[in-house]
Amino acid sequence: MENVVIGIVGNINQDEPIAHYGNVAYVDAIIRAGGSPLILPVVEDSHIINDYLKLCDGFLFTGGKDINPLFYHEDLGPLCGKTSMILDHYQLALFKAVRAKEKAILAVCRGMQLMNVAMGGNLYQDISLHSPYVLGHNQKSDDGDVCHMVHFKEGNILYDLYGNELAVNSYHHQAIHELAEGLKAAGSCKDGIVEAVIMEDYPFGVGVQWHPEKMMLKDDKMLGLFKAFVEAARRN
Ligand SMILES: [Mn+2]
Repeated sequence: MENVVIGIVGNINQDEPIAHYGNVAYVDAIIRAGGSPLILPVVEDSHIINDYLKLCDGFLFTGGKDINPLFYHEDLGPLCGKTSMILDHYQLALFKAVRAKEKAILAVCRGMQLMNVAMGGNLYQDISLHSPYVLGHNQKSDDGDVCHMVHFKEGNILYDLYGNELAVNSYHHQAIHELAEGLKAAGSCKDGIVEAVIMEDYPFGVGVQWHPEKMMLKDDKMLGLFKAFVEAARRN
C-alpha cells in the first residue's frame, strides 16, 4: 500500500530556543493510524505552502496559542491569551490553500478554532464570555484524563465512531462563538459550547475541541478518528 503523508501543521516557539515544532503525541497518533507524519515549519512564502500541498495527502491542524482577534474582526479584549501574527498568517493561508484542494483535514483545539475563523466564523476570546454557567474547560489533571461529556448529533463520523456521547479532555479557554457558513456543529457540551465541527460538502474536514492525541496515551478510543482521517487522506 502507498504511504499516506500527513502534514502536521507546525508551531513556532518565539522565545529562546527559537524553534519550529510539532508535539510528539500528534506524530505518534499519525504513525499508529498508518500514516507518515511530516512536521511543516511555519513559513510566510506562498510558494512553500504550495510545495506542502504537493507533499502531503492530508493536514493535521494542531493546538497552540490564541488567534489574534483582528482575524475575526474584533479588537483585542482583556481576556485573550498570547497570540502570534506570524503563526496566524501561516496557518490561515495554509488552511485556505488546503481547503481549495479538498485535501483531508483534521483540526484539533486551536486547529478547530482556526478552521472556524478561516471560514468566516468568530470566537469567544474567553469562554467565560459565553455565560456565567459555563463548565470547566481547562482541566488541571493529567494529559490522558477526561473531564466533560460531549454529545453528538447523528449523521456524522463522530457519531458513527462514538455514539451519543463521549467523555473527553479539555484544555481550552476560548471557544467557537458564531459558526462559519459551511461548518456544522457535530458535538457540544451541556453548557452549549461547540466541541466538534464538520465541514459541509467536503470530503473529510473534522474539527474537535478536545485533544484526541493526548487521550490515546491511556486509551485507544481515539485511534479510530486518526485512522478515518488517514484513510480519507489516502483517497485524495
Ligand atoms: Mn471542552
